[in-house]
Amino acid sequence: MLYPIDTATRTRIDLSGIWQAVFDWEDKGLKEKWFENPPAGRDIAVPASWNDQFQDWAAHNHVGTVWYYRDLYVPEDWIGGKNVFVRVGSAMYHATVWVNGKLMCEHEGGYMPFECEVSSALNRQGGNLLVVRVNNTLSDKTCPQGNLDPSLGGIAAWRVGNFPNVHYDFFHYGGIHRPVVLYSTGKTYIDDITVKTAIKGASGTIRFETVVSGKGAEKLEVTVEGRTVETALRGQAGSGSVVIKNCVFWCPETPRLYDARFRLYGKGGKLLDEYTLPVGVRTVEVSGKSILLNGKPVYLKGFGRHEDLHVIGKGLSLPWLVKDFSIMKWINANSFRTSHYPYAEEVMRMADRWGFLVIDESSANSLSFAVKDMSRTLAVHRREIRELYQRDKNHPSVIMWSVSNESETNKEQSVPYFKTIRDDLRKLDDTRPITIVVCVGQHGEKTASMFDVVCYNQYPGWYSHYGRVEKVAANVAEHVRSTYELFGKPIIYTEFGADAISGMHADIPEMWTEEYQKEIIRVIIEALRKCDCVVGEQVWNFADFKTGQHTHRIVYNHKGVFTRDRKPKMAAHYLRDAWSAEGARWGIPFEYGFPQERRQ
Ligand code: GCB
Repeated sequence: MLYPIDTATRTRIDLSGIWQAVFDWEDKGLKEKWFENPPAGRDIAVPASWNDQFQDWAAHNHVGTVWYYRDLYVPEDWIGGKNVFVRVGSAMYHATVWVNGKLMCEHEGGYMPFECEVSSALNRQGGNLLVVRVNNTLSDKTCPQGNLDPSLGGIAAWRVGNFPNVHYDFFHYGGIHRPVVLYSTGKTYIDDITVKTAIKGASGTIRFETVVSGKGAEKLEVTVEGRTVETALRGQAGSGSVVIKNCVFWCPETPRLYDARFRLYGKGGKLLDEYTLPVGVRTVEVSGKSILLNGKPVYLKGFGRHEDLHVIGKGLSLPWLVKDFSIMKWINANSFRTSHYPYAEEVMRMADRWGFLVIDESSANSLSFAVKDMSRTLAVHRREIRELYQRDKNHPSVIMWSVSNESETNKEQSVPYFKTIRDDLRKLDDTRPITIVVCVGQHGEKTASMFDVVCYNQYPGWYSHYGRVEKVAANVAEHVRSTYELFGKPIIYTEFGADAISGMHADIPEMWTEEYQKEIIRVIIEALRKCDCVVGEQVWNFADFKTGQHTHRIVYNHKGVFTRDRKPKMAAHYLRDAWSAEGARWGIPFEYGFPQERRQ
């Protein structure tokens, strides 16, 4: 499914704006056929979570169904002559779409786009009714899971009573979180493009495969840097390659994107479709203790993050997106992980343009393997992995897939489960490493050896060694040593840090103060840089983020090095220095990231 853009043959209408919402407290809308004739609603902004838009506790805490609707006007010339799609960037968690009372499509999974072809349901006479039913209820059969029975123990018993009842550490928002767009293509159009890139000396090769939908296409042309390659179509497929001499390879320092313009022609040279894809030419591989980007070792500096904002919740906000990327450049980060779910496509496109290396994570966060029958969760997870690959396969910024964060991978049942997921992904993509994020490396971790890189989360100085800054370095060194000994894979520290309440200070660093957070981050970074199997440091978290209600959290998780409204804490200034070119005085022999010798 290609990201919708405007071209000579495609038009996109953004349906972001004020819609109507009906909170279905008793979940009776389906029975009463609200999709044909919804009751009077209240104004609601799309995209955004429903939770924080109103002065209304019930809406804030609502886990269940909300009906969204609005009028839809379609340009006259789209009716009949065009394919018209409604595409939802994401809706949390289960969504159903109707146009003029006709069922169009359903989708499960809170973080993936889905679309339906609605031409046949459109009304030539005027306005159309678009209705989307969204339900954010999680169970032991969804991915991620939620509402687990704490008597299962383990992860299911994490922070019992957390409200809403999810066993992970971020607020369970609901709603239409990413833009809804209406777009048109011709009847025959380019349905899919896959690019893979290779480098040899100074040249780069872009290999492409396309899938065409509809009848009558005869020729496909691809133009890159003024050079056009013609491809005869075999059935509905066309493939070929373009070579760029003196190619600027994509990397954080030079995130050069080459526009590849695909043009599909029919009889008599009629232009049927046009699509432009920005392509970064780069390679990624794991070799020994290193991750190689374009053949050179790379060191990741950055964050685990969240999609989380005041009022908007998990909704996409473009000004905040630009601000966050500006801040990440300011602090000299070169990477982030889409913890703990796939982020908006707009984020991935920005990462391509700004040169961030992304660990692209699935929404399988904190899976409990005490749940007896995991088959449904596995099926949803497998589908999400296919959708994720399909959506993000062409982003040069995506250097690695992460199949899960902190699931119960110390349980036997997790082994066949994650082997299936890994094998699926490997079949789809032979160009990127795959990882899993674990936190139990020394306590019976059973899956990490199946993956190319081990991502490791550890909180000495916070969840252990309270206040004992002086104990932390040795502890980290020991964890790295034993983790490498067990798995023999490069390690990225994908989480470490400490909560700090902005404005709380102490001369002798104590827990919850900005000084303490900075010190913990500093000693861990210094310890990590002494370990040659460590290829990245990603602090938890970029910014404070909202959590469920519990005595363990003060509204937010305060491990952000920025506040939720993006004001820097002391740690941010430390990191800006540690991640600068100057920061290389702490020595790391990496071509990308830092240029100097590793300190012994
Ligand atoms: C973790 C989780 C993350 C939490 C973090 C914390 O290990 O992966 O979701 O927010 O710890 O702060 O406790």
